Amino acid sequence: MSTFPTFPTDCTSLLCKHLTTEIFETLKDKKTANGFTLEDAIRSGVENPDSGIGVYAGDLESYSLFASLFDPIIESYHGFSASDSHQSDLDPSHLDAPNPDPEGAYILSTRIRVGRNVANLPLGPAISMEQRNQVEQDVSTALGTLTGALSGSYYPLEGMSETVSRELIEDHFLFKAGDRFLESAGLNHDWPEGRGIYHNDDKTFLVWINEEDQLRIISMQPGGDILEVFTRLTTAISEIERSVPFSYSKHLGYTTSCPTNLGTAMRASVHIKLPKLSADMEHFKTICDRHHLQIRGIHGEHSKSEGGIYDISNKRRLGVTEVQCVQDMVDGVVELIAEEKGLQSTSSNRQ
Ligand code: ADP
Ligand code: DAR
Repeated sequence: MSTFPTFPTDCTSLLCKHLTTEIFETLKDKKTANGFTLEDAIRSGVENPDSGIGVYAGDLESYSLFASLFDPIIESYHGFSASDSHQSDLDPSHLDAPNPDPEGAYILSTRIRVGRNVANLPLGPAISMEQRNQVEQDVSTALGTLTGALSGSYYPLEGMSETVSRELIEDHFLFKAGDRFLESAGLNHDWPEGRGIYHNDDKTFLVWINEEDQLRIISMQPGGDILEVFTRLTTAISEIERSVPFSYSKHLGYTTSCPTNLGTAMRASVHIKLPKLSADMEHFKTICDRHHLQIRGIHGEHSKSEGGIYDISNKRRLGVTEVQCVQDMVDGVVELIAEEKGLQSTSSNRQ
């Protein structure tokens, strides 16, 4: 890449904000041991100027070789400096999380996921087809050894029957080829080869293989027993890690292709009904901001809410532990439910 990319004047991505001509000139001819270049790292943000971030790493080395660009982006997004170290805590006994909605009046379902990538391999944007297929082979074999409540079956996307596909879509388990941001980042190469979904017989535990990260390890169930969901997830993570080494660094924690997922790579979410509170979005957002929470729609990252149901999850991922991520969500959900109850009683008193 010889010339500085052009961005529209209204571009607000962190790539636009932090890619200076000096940084560009310093990095433009460098490449990692896997051949990953600056052009590869910024392609998604150049082709999609409406990106929030706009960069992806092709391997662990990308974060050090292109540090003059990645570090300010990571600091802007996570408030985490180049000299900070990440701490991990996956011990459910450290979580204070009685069910915030034991009557089931508000929380439809709870889902907690982590991203993981295999140690000493490139990340999705720079991995070869052969390496990706080997990841599928190794991870699905490891999943096949899971016992008890975690035992289940693996469903490769390649050659998947219409029946299985329909069932997985109905269960909200099936992932499709990534969006245009992931496409530009090179995360959809050779799709659907090397991709698949594992789920346990109870359909409360899933692993996506070679979606955005090489593993998305997911625990989910109806209702608000967040501690049970977290406990299942941490048990599964330690079981899988007995045979699959995860890419981890003292500085960045669990490494992921998108910098937004670095550290814990954890998103702990509830789908929750808040019809009264969501009528005042400013008030709703103020409570969420206070607890470092993100509001999403209920069909994935860029979807809309439906019927007053929202996906509420932790925003912080790096520089906080996994227990703190889940605690952020629990504490925020407790306050959101209290507010919704208050508004409901006020409106019923008026009637
Ligand atoms: P992530 O990066 O965590 O995978 P997405 O927003 O893309 O986030 O969600 C992936 C899928 O998981 C979507 O189909 C979404 O509807 C589903 N999902 C997320 N949170 C929950 C939840 N609490 N309950 C049920 N499904 C959920
Ligand atoms: N769309 C990209 C990535 C944002 C974070 N979401 C992920 N990693 N799924 C952007 O730069 O906005």
